[in-house]
Amino acid sequence: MYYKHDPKFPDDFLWGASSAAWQVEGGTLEDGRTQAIIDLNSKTKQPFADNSIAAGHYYHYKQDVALMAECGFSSYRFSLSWSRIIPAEDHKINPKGIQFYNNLIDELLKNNITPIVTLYHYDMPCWIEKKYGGWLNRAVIDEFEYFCRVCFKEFGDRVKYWLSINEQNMQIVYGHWLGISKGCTNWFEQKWQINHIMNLCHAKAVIACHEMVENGKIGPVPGMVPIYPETCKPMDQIAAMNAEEFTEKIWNDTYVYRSYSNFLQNYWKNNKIDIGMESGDEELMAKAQIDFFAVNCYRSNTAKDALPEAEAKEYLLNKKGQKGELQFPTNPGEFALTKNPFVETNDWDWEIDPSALRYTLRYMWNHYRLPMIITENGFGMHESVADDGRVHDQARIDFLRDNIYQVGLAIEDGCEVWGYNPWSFTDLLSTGNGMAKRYGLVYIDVTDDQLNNVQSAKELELKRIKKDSFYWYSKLIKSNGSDWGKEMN
Ligand code: BGP
Repeated sequence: MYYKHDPKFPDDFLWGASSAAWQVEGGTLEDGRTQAIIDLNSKTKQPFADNSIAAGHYYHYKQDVALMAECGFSSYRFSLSWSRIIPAEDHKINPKGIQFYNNLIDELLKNNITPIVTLYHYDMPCWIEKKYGGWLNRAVIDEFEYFCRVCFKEFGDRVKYWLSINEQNMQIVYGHWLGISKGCTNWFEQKWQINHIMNLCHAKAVIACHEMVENGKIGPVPGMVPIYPETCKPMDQIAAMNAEEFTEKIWNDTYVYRSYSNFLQNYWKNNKIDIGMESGDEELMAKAQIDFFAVNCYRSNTAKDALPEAEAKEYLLNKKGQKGELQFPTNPGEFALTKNPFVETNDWDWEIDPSALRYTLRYMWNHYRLPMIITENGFGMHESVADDGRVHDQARIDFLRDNIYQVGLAIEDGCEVWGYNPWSFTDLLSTGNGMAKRYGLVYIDVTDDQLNNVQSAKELELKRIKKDSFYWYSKLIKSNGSDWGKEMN
């Protein structure tokens, strides 16, 4: 990585960080909240901790917001727990759930931090699953719309930036991992039915936001992993395009053009897939005009050609945090993902590739010409407190510096980007690796073992320790992206 000069960030650029309710809050059965499918799913990921305590943000939110303010944040992206707000099928609104989010929002605003709120981040309430069997039932659309309308009514006077569904593409691509496929008997077809239902939920959220929130803006949150062709062999280029379509582009096209692309419709036709389109669906989708893209991007992938007779291979994620565990997928006749020899990887085999972020922003801007905010980007690593009582995370500083620099370059390239919110503010639970894979600027002094061996959060101090990256990020954002803490050349 080289630095050719100081890129400039807009004066009103939002600097912050990001989280999700089920990964950060804990208190999963506190004050009327009921369980979400992802809570149960997280219990199966032993030896890592489940999310019943997590970072204890539910109890420590004031301290966390004070730390954000000390760091110099101007934004914070977080999600609302559906089952904390609507805990049961009687649809009664939980006053304590509303109170918690009101407190959090008010605390943020008091500290001049703009809330950016995700409506759905992987946490469908169990009561919905019990009543309807999960995402495959179209009744979810009305339930989701009801939940969104409650949120807009309760918080829309103060929250103006809304995000509909977090990483819908990743939920379909990694359905088993994130628990979406529960109850499905034919995932090959049913994932497209679930995807259609999610598109209708997204559309309902967009329409209701514009109707109910004065000056409200809303966008989806795709999980972006740019795909490079392995070589300049023409078929590798087509394979990279196929991978791009099947892992991200078809979702982004649907959000923007508000109808399904020819690529997708032909794929469904050729594979005899019925997505469950009903009359009125196309009209509903057509009405949902998004205002921006919220972009999550951590890494890149590389694709090569896969012949129709190639052996199919599943994508097996690295669940241990020891390099070399990940298995790239092969989808015969479409593409195979493969190792990129030009980039380093972290302990979970995720590519460390800051240019991926510039590439993504350029790609999204060139295709869609919509403003973008980065809602996730970050570096997962094994960490502990050093003998001097501090947490030295130079690798994260290097990652963030190189990535933010690429955001600056993308802005100079002409992309409209209005904020950067890396994952995450405090350490929180990783989707599959508990506290073993940490992302925070602030360390939570607890291990998976400790979380697994107590009955209640009250037994734990969950002490917050500012990492080296906290101090580095603070200087950078207080200078609006000019104090890099490193000589430029
Ligand atoms: C994103 C999710 C987040 C978060 C992050 C890091 O895809 O939106 O919820 O978990 O990835 O992933 P992991 O925790 O698996 O390292």
